[in-house]
Amino acid sequence: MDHKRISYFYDEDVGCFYYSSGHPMKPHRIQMAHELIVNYGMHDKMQIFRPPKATRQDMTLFHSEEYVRFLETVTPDTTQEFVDQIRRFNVAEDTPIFDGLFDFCRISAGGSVEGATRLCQGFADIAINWAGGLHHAKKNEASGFCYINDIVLAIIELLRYFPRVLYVDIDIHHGDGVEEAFYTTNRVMTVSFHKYGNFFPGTGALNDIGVGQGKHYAVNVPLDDGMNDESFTSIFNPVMTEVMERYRPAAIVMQCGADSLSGDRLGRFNLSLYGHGDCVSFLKQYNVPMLVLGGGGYTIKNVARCWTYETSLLVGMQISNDLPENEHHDYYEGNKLHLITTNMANSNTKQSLENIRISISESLRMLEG
Ligand code: ZLS
Ligand code: CA
Ligand code: ZN
Repeated sequence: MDHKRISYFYDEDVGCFYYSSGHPMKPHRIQMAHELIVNYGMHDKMQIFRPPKATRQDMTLFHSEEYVRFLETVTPDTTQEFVDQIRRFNVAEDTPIFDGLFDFCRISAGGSVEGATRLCQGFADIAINWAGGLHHAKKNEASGFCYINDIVLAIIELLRYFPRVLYVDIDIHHGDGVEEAFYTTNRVMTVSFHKYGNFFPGTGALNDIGVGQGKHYAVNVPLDDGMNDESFTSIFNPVMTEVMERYRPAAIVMQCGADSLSGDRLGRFNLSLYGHGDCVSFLKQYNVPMLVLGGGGYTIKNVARCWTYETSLLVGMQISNDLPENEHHDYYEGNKLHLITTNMANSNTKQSLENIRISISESLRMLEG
């Protein structure tokens, strides 16, 4: 079956939120991606929704009541009155209090939770929310540009209907908030590919595999600088083949952080859109209900390119390398969709990747069933 029913979530206000001057996270990139998606004509092949905004009740299925109330109440003008809580809830330079912060959280989480609901109802095969994927947020704490963990909330929704949910994270950072939330359960398997060693958030070692009932249900793929398409495919495909065979998930959540692309302002990998997008195609071919989310990505023209290309893969539409008419065409050098990788050194060797694969395979072999 190549024709999938796609639900796509987009709120036109999302591009107007602004973290702080000089902050690398720019919600405007989601608007840029949407513009390309529409101008390529992909809207005809999907159901497009403005998501209902997530409520405080939705959020407290994972986050603490006090933390959510704090996010709802604090404003840039009242931060003085909240100094204790600001320390307690870890809001600082990475996660500033900006105008409309809580509305931004409600939009990001609303799209992911509603996407999960569409999959549960059987109304869609694939749901897309490029405003989601904020994988660092904790129950009681903001972290790494993330305040509300839309992914954890969406997985909790999926668990109402699906017995086993697989989470796959190709953002260059470790998906620590999602891993931590499900570290002790076998109903969710988390798999993160990330740069490891001297890099935020510092967690995600190869030997972190879960505890208790969750032992062997967390998978970490720690990587070094300069990952290219060939290296990434050589580890992603065998690891995910084994995960799919052994775990047999009923639903998949994929975080498609675009900071693993070549030329990212914060990243250190060297992937092209093909290498990144192949991961999406690889999981799509299993025909399991799938929620596809955004995440990081700090060279914003490349983020828009990446999520446009991945939307085309999901809807099954071939698109030209010549970008369509768009308001930001002077951003996209040459007006091409695809980007050119660099000659940066790849510090990952065949042997180091093979060792990682073997270690993961040994852990997965311990799964019951
Ligand atoms: O995965 O590395 C850190 C923490 C620090 C260094 C930076 N300072 C500001 C705080 C302390 C140790 N933080 C990372 C967070 C990366 C989050 C990735 C999110 C995701 O992609 C999912 C969405 C980090 N890397 C770079 C920065 N922070 C950073 C760079 C530049 C700036 C400007 C705004 C703020 C302060 C100056 C900032 C952060
Ligand atoms: Ca990751
Ligand atoms: Zn990231």
